[in-house]
Amino acid sequence: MWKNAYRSALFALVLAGCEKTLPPAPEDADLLDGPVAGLSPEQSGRFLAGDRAFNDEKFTAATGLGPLFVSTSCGSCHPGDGKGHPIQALTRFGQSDHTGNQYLHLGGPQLQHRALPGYSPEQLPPGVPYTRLVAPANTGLGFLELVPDAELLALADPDDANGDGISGRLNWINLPDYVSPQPGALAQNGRYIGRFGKKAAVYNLLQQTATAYNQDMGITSFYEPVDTYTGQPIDPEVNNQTILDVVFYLRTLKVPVQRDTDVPAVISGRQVFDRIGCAACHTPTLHTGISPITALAYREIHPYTDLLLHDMGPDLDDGYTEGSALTQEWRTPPLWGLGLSANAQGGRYFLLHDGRAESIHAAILLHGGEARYSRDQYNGLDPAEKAQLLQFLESL
Ligand code: HEC
Ligand code: HEC
Ligand SMILES: [Ca+2]
Ligand SMILES: [Ca+2]
Ligand SMILES: [Ca+2]
Repeated sequence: MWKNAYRSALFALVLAGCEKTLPPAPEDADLLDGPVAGLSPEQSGRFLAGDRAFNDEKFTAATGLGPLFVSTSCGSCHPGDGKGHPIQALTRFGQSDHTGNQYLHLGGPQLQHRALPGYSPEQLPPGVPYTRLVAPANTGLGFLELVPDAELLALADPDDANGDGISGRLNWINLPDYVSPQPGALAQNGRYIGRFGKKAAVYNLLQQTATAYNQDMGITSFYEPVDTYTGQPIDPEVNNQTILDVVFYLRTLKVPVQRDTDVPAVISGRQVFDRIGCAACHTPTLHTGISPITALAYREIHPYTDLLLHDMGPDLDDGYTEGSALTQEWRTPPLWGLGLSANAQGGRYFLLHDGRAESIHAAILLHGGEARYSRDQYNGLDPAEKAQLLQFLESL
């Protein structure tokens, strides 16, 4: 008995030590966290239940945490629903081509670098290529989930038929059996279009949520029952209702609102964005289709992404593949909320997949591959136009 008490006290200390180094959560006024307008009272209740589970529920040994894990709550990596800080980055390893993961026996692909007392955390096998991913913001994802496959297919140009140097393509993925395709989903050889995650290897928010509980916190569910320590299925440690509430919460988080839309420099900056080819991948306007949540259905949205994979050149090659996404390929990240990212990241920017770009300017300079022409155009802008473009991006 005393031993258990000692264990949990020790465990609390270890956790406290780690949380202390994190940047403070954003101020209330800056929070992206809030529901879309037009939810019914019943829907608002589900949003709040999901909000609590996402932000307030910190797992402990007593509630099923681990024994191997990366963090103790969704909100610890996605503070205020914004981007995460690089010290909370996820590590994945052991996939560098189409042959899949060669290190399943050593805990691949995801590294759980923390463990309950009495267990050994996983360690990166020496010499194995790995990728470090910073948590993206969670805002507006319910809208992105509803963009019809046909709209994405129309944006794709895998062989660059129109010769503009940009060849966005879809990541066709196998679905786990608990994920049902959207009505009207397109399929190719039994595979469906992935759209979430930095390499678009996840189909929808249910898959992303169930996997995050399992892989990031060591919490099993009806959907993802396998314990990451033993590799065996065990009883659910989180109930279906909680998972579905979190999915509902993610679906109905509002889109960040653009600021300073009537400032002349912002208006000119948007024109520069179009002119130098940023909009070829960061597609300004998409549409949502049918949804049982009427607040989300048939909307025009402005996420500044095509949700397609692009070859971004050798500087952004992370040596890691997912689904059919290659090591140099990344899904265009949405730019809505870009200007608010620093609020959640301790007051500074950490952009791109691994957070290496400490300003918007630095992120643009690292664009290569299909985006090289656009980056070169950026470098050729006169200082006034460059400032307008950056002011526009900050307003998102
Ligand atoms: C250890 C940090 C960490 C924890 C804990 C965590 N996430 Fe994440 N989350 C990430 C990272 C990193 C990514 C990007 C992963 C990728 O690209 O495959 C991500 C991606 C996502 C995405 C996809 C966003 C997009 O734009 O495609 C969603 C949704 C999400 N997480 C929700 C959750 C939920 C729900 C939980 C809790 C059940 C959770 N996360 C826990 C770090 C974390
Ligand atoms: C060929 C497609 C493409 C073009 C053209 C392009 N981008 Fe990107 N952009 C991407 C992809 C893919 C990433 C993610 C790369 C990564 O994470 O390593 C990205 C990342 C970014 C980021 C960082 C976002 C974040 O949340 O971390 C910014 C800012 C950005 N782009 C702005 C621009 C601007 C401004 C232009 C025009 C000068 C531009 N991009 C042109 C595809 C493109
Ligand atoms: Ca567990
Ligand atoms: Ca692992
Ligand atoms: Ca093209």
